[in-house]
Amino acid sequence: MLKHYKPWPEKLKTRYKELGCWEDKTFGQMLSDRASIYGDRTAIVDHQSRVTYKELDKYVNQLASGFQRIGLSREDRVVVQLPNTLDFVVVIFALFRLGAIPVFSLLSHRDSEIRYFCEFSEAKAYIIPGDGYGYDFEQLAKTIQTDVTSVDTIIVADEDGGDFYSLNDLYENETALPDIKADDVAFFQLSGGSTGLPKMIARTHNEYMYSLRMSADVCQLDETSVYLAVLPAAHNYPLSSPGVLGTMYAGGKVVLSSGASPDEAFPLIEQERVTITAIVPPLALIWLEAVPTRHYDLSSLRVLQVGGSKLSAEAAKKVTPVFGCTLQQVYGMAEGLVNYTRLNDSDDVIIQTQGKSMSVYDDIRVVDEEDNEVAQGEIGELLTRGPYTIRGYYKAEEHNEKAFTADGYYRTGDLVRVSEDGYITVIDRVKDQINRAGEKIAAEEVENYLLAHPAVRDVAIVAMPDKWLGEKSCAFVISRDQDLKETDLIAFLRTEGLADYKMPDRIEWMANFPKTAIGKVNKKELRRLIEVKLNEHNMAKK
Ligand code: OOB
Repeated sequence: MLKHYKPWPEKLKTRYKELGCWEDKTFGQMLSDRASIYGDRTAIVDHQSRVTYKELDKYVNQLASGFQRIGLSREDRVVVQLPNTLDFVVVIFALFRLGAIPVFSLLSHRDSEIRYFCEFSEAKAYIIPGDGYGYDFEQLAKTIQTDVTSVDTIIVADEDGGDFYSLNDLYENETALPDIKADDVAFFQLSGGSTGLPKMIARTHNEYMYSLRMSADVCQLDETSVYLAVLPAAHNYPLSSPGVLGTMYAGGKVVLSSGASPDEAFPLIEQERVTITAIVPPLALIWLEAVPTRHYDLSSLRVLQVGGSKLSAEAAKKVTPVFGCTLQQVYGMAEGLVNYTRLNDSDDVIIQTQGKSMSVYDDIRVVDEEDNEVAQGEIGELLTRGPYTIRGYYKAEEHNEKAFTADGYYRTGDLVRVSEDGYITVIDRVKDQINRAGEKIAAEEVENYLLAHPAVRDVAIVAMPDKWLGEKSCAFVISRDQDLKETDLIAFLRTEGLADYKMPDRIEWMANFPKTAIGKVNKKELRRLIEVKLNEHNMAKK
């Protein structure tokens, strides 16, 4: 078994298999099954290709054979940083078939994140996009290959690999592939995180297949469904809720878009007769405004999923009148649990709640600060465990002690209220995180980078409300140097190679931080201070 992986307790494995949750199928098998059932139906469409299930199955075997020839094998970690293209799907399935483990990174990740993923997972390979994605990934790959000893293979998803392997050259005659077990780790996903560095989430074929099978069921997908992926497909939400994989499970068609703007997404909805797509609340606001001014036929759309951060009731109310389809709120997490409003729920439930867990075997507890269960309907932190929620992060024993309870519940860090019939409303959060348009920023990670600047004495990053993004990040800084400017700090973070979305949106200078009774920085007070300031500014503008 993979070293450092915290496995499922044997008793639970047996239980989930007996209950029929885990079907002992790998993703490699799932694809061959789909190819034999839905062979000539279209599986994937991207900006330049269109492939059937049969073709996809063949390409995956050919690429897995090429990967094998260049030395990739079972349990090798492979950092995959690809846009929403057919290549992404073929690459991950080829790795699944080999038993190699994709580490899902986002296109927005830069040197600091990629270096960490490669080092921490001891990756053997790193797969990057070709030109045209606004960043010199080849240069980054060169540095990574030089600096990170485990990384010996770089693959470029382009016709010309330059100094590296070109993905196109790795499609070869099919060779025998290893026998992969459904209890094996299939891939690593990244947690949004609230402490120093992103945690890695190892998911097995068995648990993940269950999660997307249930998702496909709740979302009533079948082979006529057409799913449009506009969010980065490597993220748990568009990957499996029900996303790319759930749609493939159902034998439907997946349309991959590298952009999420109305001018990119709406024509695809029209041309491909998309029936379901998933967006985050800030994008919902943009799409809602765009519909009346664009003249695309969106009538094929049956479900618009919105999740990843809190959707306001005001925006939720507009979805059905504007799009003429059902709104589905999705509240999930890379660690596992996913909640959905059901397609036939009342308007009130769909507008006011973030849904209900998708499996009857999900255990949900709502607790106070002492871990005591609160009275039904009261606000508390959501704890959860179940057949598709991890029992611990990869290689993080110490952190796991805090992030999970002794009896296996994951502490979500979300403050929720749960109705008598199990519907959850997300109220706030206790974790030290900023949810910027669905992208999660661990305050401590960025604080640590800023603390490394010689002129920064102390720093505290909090969320501030934003009309469009929901939240933005505000860094309160105590400086040692009066001449230190906001631009200096941002330039510093950029040279450290931090992803763009983690850059503080605003810097506030302070002489001292407010403290709590036990002497910690009082972030609640900092959030209040910035909110007051923003309100005063808005009043002054009016
Ligand atoms: C999804 O996954 P992550 O891992 O990026 O973020 C999880 C966190 C949750 O703990 C919660 O704080 C927040 O994102 N969140 C929401 C929400 N959906 C996620 N907060 C309020 N309302 C919602 N609807 O974001 C994710 C994974 C799978 C499916 C959907 C979202």
